[in-house]
Amino acid sequence: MFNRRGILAIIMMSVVVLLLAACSGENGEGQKDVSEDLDASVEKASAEEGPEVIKAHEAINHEPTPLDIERDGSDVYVNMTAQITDIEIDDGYNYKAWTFNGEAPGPLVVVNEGDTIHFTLDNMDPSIPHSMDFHAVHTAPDKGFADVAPNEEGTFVYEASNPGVFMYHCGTDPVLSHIANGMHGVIIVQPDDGYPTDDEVDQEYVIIQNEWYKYNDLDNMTNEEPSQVVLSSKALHDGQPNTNGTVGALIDEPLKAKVGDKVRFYINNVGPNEMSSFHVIGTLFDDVYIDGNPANHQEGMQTVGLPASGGAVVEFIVKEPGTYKFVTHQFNHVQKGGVGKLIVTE
Ligand SMILES: [Cu+2]
Repeated sequence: MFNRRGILAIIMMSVVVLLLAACSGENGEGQKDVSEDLDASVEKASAEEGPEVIKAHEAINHEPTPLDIERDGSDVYVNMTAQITDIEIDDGYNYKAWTFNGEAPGPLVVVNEGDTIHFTLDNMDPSIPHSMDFHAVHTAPDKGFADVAPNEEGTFVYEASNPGVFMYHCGTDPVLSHIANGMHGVIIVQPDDGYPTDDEVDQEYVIIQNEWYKYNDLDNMTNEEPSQVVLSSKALHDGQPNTNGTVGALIDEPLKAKVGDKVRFYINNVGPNEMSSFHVIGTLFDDVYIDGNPANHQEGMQTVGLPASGGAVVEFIVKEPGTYKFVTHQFNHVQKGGVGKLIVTE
């Protein structure tokens, strides 16, 4: 029935059909494998790199709450919130921060030496207890800094008996998670008799250093280098920058002074883990009050070391117009954001 040519044609056709079938099978299988691999790698990447937001926090982004502070004689009533608020700590990088009042660092609190602080914490977090540890006060920490349960309020009373530039932070276990996720700030207790250099000061600002780590990752916070080291400012006077601790905050919103001004910075390093070596490029500090206590007066310092939680008042005169950068002189941290600008004009 078939001649040799016919048989050859049938064999050729069969080979082509078999090859096509094999190829389509390979392609189909191949595509499936690749897309499965892709799905798996995306899942793996998001598990490894993506934020691990606590389930109860996922849908929460509380609006910042203005600080509520009222004075009645030497009694000061300070009402603050613990709340969950998104903060863009670097371009396009949102951090679902655990905060006081929706800011990280939290709002600046200023009281006078000898005041009685009546502090109320409204814990708006539905899932985790929070607390307040003011470094400015003496109290039994298990009582004065006790946890406030989710959706509850707690009130605590203590004296601000020592002047200074103090850290405050959430003290709930594990403390590192609460501080590194954003629950830190500064309380200034103004000295009764002021600082001996008060009359010389023309401009004064508050500068805070803090670090950020991989989102809510206690292992990373414990064992690794910070991802960002940042400087922020809290408005001490109307019209001053009031920023979060974000990369470039004080480059985008520089501080300002005039030639010949004596400038005072109230500084604090809230950490949680790293030292700060605070330095202003192009000048040196005529007067320094370590931890902001007038009794700790030093002169002629180039750099002021701030341990984690440590503060200082530093004062210097800007003699020429220009842009004076201030940094932590640990320059690996400048690479991660630890720099701001003071612009001095005629
Ligand atoms: Cu907390």
